[in-house]
Amino acid sequence: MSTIFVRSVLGQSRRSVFAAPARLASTSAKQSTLKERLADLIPAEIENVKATRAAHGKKSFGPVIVDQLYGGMRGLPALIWDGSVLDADEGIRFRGKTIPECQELLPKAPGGSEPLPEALFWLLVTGEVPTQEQVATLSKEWAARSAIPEFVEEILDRCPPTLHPMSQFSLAVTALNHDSAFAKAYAAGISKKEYWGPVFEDCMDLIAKLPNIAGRIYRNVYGGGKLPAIDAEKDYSWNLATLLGFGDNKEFVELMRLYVTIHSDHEGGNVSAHTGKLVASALSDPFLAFGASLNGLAGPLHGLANQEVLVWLRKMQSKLGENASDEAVKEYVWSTLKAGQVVPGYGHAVLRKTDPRYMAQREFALKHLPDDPMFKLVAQVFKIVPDILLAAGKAKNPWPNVDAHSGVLLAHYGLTEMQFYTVLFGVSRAFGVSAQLIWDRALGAPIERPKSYSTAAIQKMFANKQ
Ligand code: CMX
Repeated sequence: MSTIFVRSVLGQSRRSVFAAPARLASTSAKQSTLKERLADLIPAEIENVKATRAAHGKKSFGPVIVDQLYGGMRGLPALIWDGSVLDADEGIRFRGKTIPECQELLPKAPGGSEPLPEALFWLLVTGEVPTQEQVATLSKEWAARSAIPEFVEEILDRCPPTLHPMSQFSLAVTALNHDSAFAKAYAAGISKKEYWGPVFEDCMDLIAKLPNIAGRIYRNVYGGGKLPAIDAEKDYSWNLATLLGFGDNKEFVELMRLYVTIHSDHEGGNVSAHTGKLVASALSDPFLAFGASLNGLAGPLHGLANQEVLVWLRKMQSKLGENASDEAVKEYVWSTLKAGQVVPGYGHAVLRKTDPRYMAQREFALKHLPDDPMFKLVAQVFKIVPDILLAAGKAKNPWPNVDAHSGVLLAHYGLTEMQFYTVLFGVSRAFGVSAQLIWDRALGAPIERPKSYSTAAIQKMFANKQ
C-alpha cells in the first residue's frame, strides 16, 4: 500500500497513521495492549482528520442526482469508514490489505493456516499487523470477558425454539446494554473527549460475549447439551467452534478463523455496518447499536442470504437429484427468476466482479472438501448463474457474493441448521462495526442527520427547469 501524505493548511505534510506500508508492529507496540496502542494513535489521527478537513473539506465529490434519493442512495458518498474500503472490481481491503494479504500476513494459530480474527481486529483498530504475542493477549482478554449475565441467559432460555436465531441474537445483544460502561459513564457526565475509552470497553465485551450467546442459542434451539466453558488458553475461533459443539474438528476450527475474518467488515454503507454507525451516532451504546446492526443483517437481501442460498440449493437438489445436468440447473435458475424471486448469493450493490470472500471460501473447499456433492453443485451454479443473470438483463452484477459459498462449508462439517447461519455472520460483523464505533467516538463523529425530501418537494424544486 502506498504511503499517503495529507497536506495541512500550514503547508506541512502529515502522514495518516493508517497509511504506513504493511509491516509488523513497532517495538513499543509489541509491549502494549490494544487499548494502550490505540491511546497512542488517537491524538495523531485527530490531527490527521483536522488536516484532511482543512485541505479538502469544501471539495465536491460530484453531483447528487435525484435517482440516488429514490434508488437506495446507491453510490452516494456519505460516510467515513476507516477499517475497510470496497473496490467494485477488486473487492474488500482491510486497512489496505486484501484477503490473500491478510491470510499471508496475520498471525495464525499453531499449526493453522488461516488468519486469527483477533489479529484482524487489531489490524482494523490500529492499521498494524500485530505480533503473535499481542494476538495471544487479546485471545486471553476476550476469554476473560466472555461470561454473559445470568438474566441474558434466562432471556435466551425462555425464547421459544421457533423464534428465529437472529431475533434471539438481537435480543441478547440489546440486553447487554444493562452493563454498558459507556451508558454508565455518560450518565455520570463523562467528557466528550473521553467517550472512546468506555466505548472500547463495551466493544471488547461485546465481541468477547458473542460465542457464549451464539453457543447458547444453537444448543437451546437444536440440542447438543450443556454449554462448555470458554478455555482461556485457546483462541476465539476455537472457543466459538467448541461452544457450537465442533471444537474437536480442526478443519471446522480453521473454517471459523477464515469465516470470522472475511465476514468482519465490508466498508460502511452496507445495511448492518451503516445501521450500527447511525444508531451509535445518537450516543446509543455499542450494544444497542450492534443489536440494530443485527436486525438489518437478518434481512434476506443482506446477511440472511447465506441461509437462503442453502435453502435454495437444497430445494434444487431435492427436485433435480444429485449430479443434475447443466441444462436442468439452468432451467431451475430461470424458474426462480420467472417466479419473481432473486437468485440468492448472486449480485451486489457495489461489487462488479466475483467477491474475493467467495473465492477465499472456494479455495478452502478445494483444499478440504473437493468431493462434497453440495460443493460440486455450488461450483456448477457458479458456472451457470452469471450468464443467466446477464441474459435476464436486470442485475448490474451477475457474480457470486460471500453468501453463495458459506453455507455449503458449514453444512459439510455437520452444521446443517440453515436458520443459524446468519448468527455466525453476525458474530463476525461485530468486529468491523466495533472498530468503527471506537474510532467514531475517538474522533468526535457527530450525530447523523442527512436531509430527506418529499416527491412533491422534488417536483417543485425542478418545476420550470430543464
Ligand atoms: N437475482 C435476481 N435479480 C437480481 C439479483 C439476483 N441475484 N441481483 C439483482 N437483481 C435485480 C434486482 O432485484 C433489481 O431488480 P428490480 O429492478 O426489479 O428492482 C435489479 O436486478 C437491479 O439490481 P442491482 O442494482 O443489480 O442490485 P441492488 O444493488 O439493487 O441489490 C442485492 C443488491 C445484493 C440486494 C441483489 O443483488 C440481490 O438481491 N441479490 C440476492 C440476495 C443476496 O445474495 N444478498 C446478499 C448480498 C451480500 C450481503 O449483504 O450479505
